[in-house]
Amino acid sequence: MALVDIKVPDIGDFAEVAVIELMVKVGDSIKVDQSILTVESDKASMEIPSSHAGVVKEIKVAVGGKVKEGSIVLSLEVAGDAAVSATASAPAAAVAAPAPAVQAAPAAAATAVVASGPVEVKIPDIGDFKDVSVIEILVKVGDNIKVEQSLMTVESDKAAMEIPSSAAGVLKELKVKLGDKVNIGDLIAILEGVGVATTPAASVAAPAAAPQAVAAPVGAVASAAPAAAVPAHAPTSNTLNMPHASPSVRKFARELGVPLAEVKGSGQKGRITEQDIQQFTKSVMSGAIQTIAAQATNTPAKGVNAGGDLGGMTLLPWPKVDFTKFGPVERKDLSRIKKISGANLHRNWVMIPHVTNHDNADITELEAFRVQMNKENEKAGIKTTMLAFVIKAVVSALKKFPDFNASLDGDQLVYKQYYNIGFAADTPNGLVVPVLKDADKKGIFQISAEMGELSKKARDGKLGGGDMQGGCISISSLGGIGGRYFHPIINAPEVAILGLSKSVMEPVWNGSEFKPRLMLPLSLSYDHRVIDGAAAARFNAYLGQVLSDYRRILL
Ligand code: CAO
Repeated sequence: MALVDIKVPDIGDFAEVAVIELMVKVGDSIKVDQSILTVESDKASMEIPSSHAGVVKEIKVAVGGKVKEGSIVLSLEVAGDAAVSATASAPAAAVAAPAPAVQAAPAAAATAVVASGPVEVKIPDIGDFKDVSVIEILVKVGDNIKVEQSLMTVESDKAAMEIPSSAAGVLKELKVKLGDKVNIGDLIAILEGVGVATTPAASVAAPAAAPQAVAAPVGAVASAAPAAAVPAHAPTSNTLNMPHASPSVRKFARELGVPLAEVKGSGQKGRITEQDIQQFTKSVMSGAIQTIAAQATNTPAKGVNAGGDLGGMTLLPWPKVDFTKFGPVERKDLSRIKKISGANLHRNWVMIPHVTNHDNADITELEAFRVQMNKENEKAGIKTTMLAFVIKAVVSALKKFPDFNASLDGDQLVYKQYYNIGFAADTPNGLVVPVLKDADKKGIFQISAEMGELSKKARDGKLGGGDMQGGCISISSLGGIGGRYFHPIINAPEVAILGLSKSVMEPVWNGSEFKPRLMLPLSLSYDHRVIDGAAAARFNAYLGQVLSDYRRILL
């Protein structure tokens, strides 16, 4: 074991940057390249990674303190001795990645020019970063851009940085859009010079002294422009309003769809922390606050996809996109069934705490029996599918586990003493769930025949209201189509739904050898307010046993 000092690497021309966040604490085991703190200048925030793996023994900086290249930030206990000399000799190389982030601003400043014709603005030297994403565009066509004004923010997984303009002029064209990936030298904007500042022509023309400068106007690379000729950094109102947040916090906000500009930062100088994002999300969800976008579209929720107030939850509004901007489109009304089933599915998904238990049933023997039965009854026109056998097996499981045959009614559970099984049927107009009544009193052939009738009625759009009422549990069988396991949505007020996927032959270990067995995937979603995980696992396991040895149904 040895103690290693972790130092701030080369962070370019900046003398000092502020520590805005500590990402580790004493006692933490950290990995090589793990981010240990976030530092920030006025143009970039970046996470400083550790050059070594080990256990944090001491933190030598505090939030609000200033650090510069070479400042010791941590004392780390690492295994072995080799690491000690590695730290001493090459700290910068180990953490080189963030350094170019802060170089972007000074590099651009050095290349500042004012042109009279069209001027190309390119991504300056951003060091080793490749394919960084454009996450914010801070200007629009027609804006009068000053030298060094931030045009956009780009982000890698370790740093977020603003890309400043290398020239002044009116923005004629933006060559990138949100989400684009950019690299050093990529053209991002075209300005038309309006002579805002007067950079001497001689300094515009001198190319050789600035090999780093890539943000240059067409035909003219500025170098070493005298400081007096380059306007001092003058942040625009956009820049001033830009929320300060580290790259990881920005990423977190994006994942949750949180508009950063609306979050009040509680960190130093109003910096937004991860807790601020969490708090904002909680407030939106509880209805305590509304996003600006939601306020702008604060009309009553309409249609199955509308956001708005749903059981006390205020949701973000549905994104409004003009699809015709991207290509030809055709509009069709949702079918009546889709509108009704969509609204039901949405309510059930949001209001029921679903969990899905997946299992397999070995149906090798049962399938052989089914095929044999179908052969024998072919002439009589009787055909059974696996679903009829599963319906009977589910009845048996409901008898053994009555909680699955219950419904929540306020603080009470209503236990049903009948066994009506709904089955999802795919129709040209959408999904419907006819209910096969009194399945416990019917044999497989009768169940098959009734299922056939109900499915036909469903496809012909002739199901009556009574055909779809009174269900105890539903089965959604995608076995005839394909797929492996899914997460069916419970059909309220039922408390469970069984999903069946396509059965496939699999090698199954029988204790001494692998044997090919036909396995049916079972996906049981249950309402966790009523059913515990263990009960669901038992229900599914029991169902599997019955399906693998159908004689158990008699027990
Ligand atoms: N594994 C392998 N094959 C299966 C199977 C399974 N689990 N389940 C059925 N099959 C086979 C059948 O044996 C039949 O084969 P044959 O053509 O050789 O006879 C074929 O698949 C078609 O079966 P089917 O779908 O016509 O009959 P079914 O009794 O299995 O299902 C019905 C009837 C109405 C449930 C079904 O047609 C249907 O609409 N399924 C879709 C349900 C749905 O959309 N669910 C999603 C709801 S949630 O979004």
